[in-house]
Amino acid sequence: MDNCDLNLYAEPLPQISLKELVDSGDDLFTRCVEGKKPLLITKAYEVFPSLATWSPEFLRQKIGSKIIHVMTSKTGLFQEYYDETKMSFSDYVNEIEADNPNPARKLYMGSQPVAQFFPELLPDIHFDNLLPKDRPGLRDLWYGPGGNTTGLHFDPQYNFFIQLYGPKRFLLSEPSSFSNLSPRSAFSTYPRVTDFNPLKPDFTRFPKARQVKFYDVTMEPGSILYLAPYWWHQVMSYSTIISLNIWLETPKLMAERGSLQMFPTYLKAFLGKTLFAEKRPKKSAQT
Ligand SMILES: O=C(O)CCC(=O)C(=O)O
Repeated sequence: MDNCDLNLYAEPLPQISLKELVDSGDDLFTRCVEGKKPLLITKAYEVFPSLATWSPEFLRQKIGSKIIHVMTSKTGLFQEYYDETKMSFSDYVNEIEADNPNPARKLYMGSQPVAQFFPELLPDIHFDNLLPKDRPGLRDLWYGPGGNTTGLHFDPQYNFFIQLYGPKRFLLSEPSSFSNLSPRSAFSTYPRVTDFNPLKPDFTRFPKARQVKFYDVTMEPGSILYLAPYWWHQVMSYSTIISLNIWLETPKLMAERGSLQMFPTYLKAFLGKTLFAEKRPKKSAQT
């Protein structure tokens, strides 16, 4: 594995086994969010043994005939999700499993909404029983070959990332690394992304990135990473992987969504006041 010039945090990322967390009686979501940084939750199979059944074969049986969207990339670095191709899930599994890793192959079925494309998988997720039911959320499925990298970026949601098959490596950096990572412009199509690659650092182009520290975390199957909002992450797969993640909205996102939904109401109220305001009778001169 590549490890050049990585400036690591002195202490390891906090971790706890899922059983220990559940036995503590603490609410998992509250504990994660109050910690204000990522948390690695290990050994989820001790609590949810059926999560261990997720494998390429399990998915082929459940969703083999579906036509899926697969991202393509020229380099194996998936930084923008522009290019995609479509194929049956079974064909995709055959492609990947025939000779993996194959450095020439640059395909990734990443970030596919389960409720929209694979609703039959929803009852097999289980872990989401531990998360609040009243918070809008999305479940995404990731299945890809070794050799893929998702470039360094951040997301504004709470992200519970469940590793189900094969290991995945995350490089994580705190939100305040923002200015040192010189992200793309807020007006670009992918504004939450930096072109700095900590595994191939270009310090001539990104001189301030020398100051950026990382946690280097390898998730084994059966572990869950709570990825706090706005944390930078770059993600590498070295063999076939299956992951699921559950995105939950933060209070800020819920407020923004709320105000967008309310917009037609605000607009009607505003127009109502200006266009349809009751014409008050002019006061009579005699009174
Ligand atoms: O697993 C990956 O390749 C990327 C995951 C990711 O970027 C995310 O969950 O936000």
